[in-house]
Amino acid sequence: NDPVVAIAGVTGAVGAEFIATMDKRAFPVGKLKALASARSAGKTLDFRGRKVLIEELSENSFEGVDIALFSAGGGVSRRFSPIAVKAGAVVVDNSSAFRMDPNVPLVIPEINAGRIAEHKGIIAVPNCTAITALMALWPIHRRNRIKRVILSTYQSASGAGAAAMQELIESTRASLNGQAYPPNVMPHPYAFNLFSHNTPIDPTTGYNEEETKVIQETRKIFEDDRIAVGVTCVRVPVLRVHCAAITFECERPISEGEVRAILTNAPGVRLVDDRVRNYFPMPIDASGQDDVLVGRIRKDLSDPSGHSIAMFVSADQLLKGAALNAIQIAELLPQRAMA
Ligand code: 2RA
Repeated sequence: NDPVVAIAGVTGAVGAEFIATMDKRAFPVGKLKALASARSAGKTLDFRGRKVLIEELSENSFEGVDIALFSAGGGVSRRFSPIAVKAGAVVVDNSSAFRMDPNVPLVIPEINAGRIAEHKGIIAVPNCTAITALMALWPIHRRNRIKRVILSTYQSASGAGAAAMQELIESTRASLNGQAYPPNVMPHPYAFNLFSHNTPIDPTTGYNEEETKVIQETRKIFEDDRIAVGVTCVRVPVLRVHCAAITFECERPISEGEVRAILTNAPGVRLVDDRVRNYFPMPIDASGQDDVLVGRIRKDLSDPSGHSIAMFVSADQLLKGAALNAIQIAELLPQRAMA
């Protein structure tokens, strides 16, 4: 019989994509438990032709649940994931709450699916920016170890949730109408502007939490504590696609042709690298689809040794950056593999 699936945070941007992705991939669901805050409890949502009542997330929400998908912030995950595990569910958590916990696998299925079977009840979905970059870096790293990577990110509103996507739209409309729009969800005016990712900054390092996550999660997922990662995270006025400019240095010389050949066959990656037409990864092409787009592959001219390559990636932050990655993990859960 098909699993009982709970979604904690069902009314959020990722929650909606959990449902859309389960439908698109015909993920079997015996029963859906739609969980959200009291604000949304009592409303209904349509799921596979039936109306599903949205319930308030509580300690009793997980009785009989087989798989619990979380995307409701770190606080909700910290409080309710252990309760869900105790009730017998396997938790796939999109928040950052447990990502660095040594007992919690941090999984991008194309990279380290083997870690899923080690779970002790919780499996963590990595930071969306880390997923976007590592999907393109891993196929290279496993053939020619990457010793250093520098990336600058162009992160979409969706990373800050549905309200931030709405704020981008409304502030842009206000701007075009010559009207003031005081920032609300976002820390600064968003229309026609960009700004440093607004997670708290470590006063000693000057790095914000988003950048620290990219550094730490790269090392955990690659299982390589020596890889040197430099990163600058920026929020840009784009709806739901994260992009990043990446330069990496390998231990051995590597050509752009080798990188292109490696990525051509990499799972979940699609080359968009047309110099003649000047056509490269863009949010309008990455939005709403599963693949991480990679282009601008070229020798890094600042490193005459021939060990370094530059490239540019785009991926839908709500899909491969969150919901798709989570569902791909759920598809690989051991008990499901035996189904
Ligand atoms: C962001 N990666 O984009 C963070 C959380 N989704 O803001």
